[in-house]
Amino acid sequence: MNAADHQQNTTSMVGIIMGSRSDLEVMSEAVDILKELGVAHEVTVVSAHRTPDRMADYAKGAQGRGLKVIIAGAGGAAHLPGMVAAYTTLPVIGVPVKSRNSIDGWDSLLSIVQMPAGVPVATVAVNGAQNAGILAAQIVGTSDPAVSARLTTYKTALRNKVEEGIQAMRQHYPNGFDR
Ligand code: RP5
Repeated sequence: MNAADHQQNTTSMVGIIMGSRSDLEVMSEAVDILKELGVAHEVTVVSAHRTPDRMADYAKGAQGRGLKVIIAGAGGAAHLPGMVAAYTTLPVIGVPVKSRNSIDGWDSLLSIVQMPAGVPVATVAVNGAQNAGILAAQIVGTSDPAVSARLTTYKTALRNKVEEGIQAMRQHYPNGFDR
């Protein structure tokens, strides 16, 4: 079974939610990396302010539906990740989105990262949806050896890319370390 088949035939492990459809451009990076890593996932809009009942229902039902982790992205007064974390014991990864109503991403970041004691949200960088996807895959990988193996391959590719850069740079800028 390839990665795509695996995702289609399996219960979603990761729920990706966002406060608005306008967040999708940023949040699609989480979708893309989870596809690449072969982690079954679902994607939808859940707004803390505009659809509060939907938010509560989604968060309360997530574990029962088989999700292992939730990625929540929002911008501005970004209450979605924290409020979802209030309703579930699943790990919640927050993505601060630099949205059109945001003060350069700072309000999004601080709204998500400054959670009160007892209700953590694992917050990634502003617009850091790719890292949110990788972190979610790493959580799933703690109990799924196939996902863990694909993460190892992914990290090896990262290292190889850097090493290619080192070799290319060496041609022009020899140094005493890379002999
Ligand atoms: C937040 O407000 C959303 O997460 C989005 O980042 C921002 C703007 O939403 P729209 O006005 O584009 O729907 O709740």
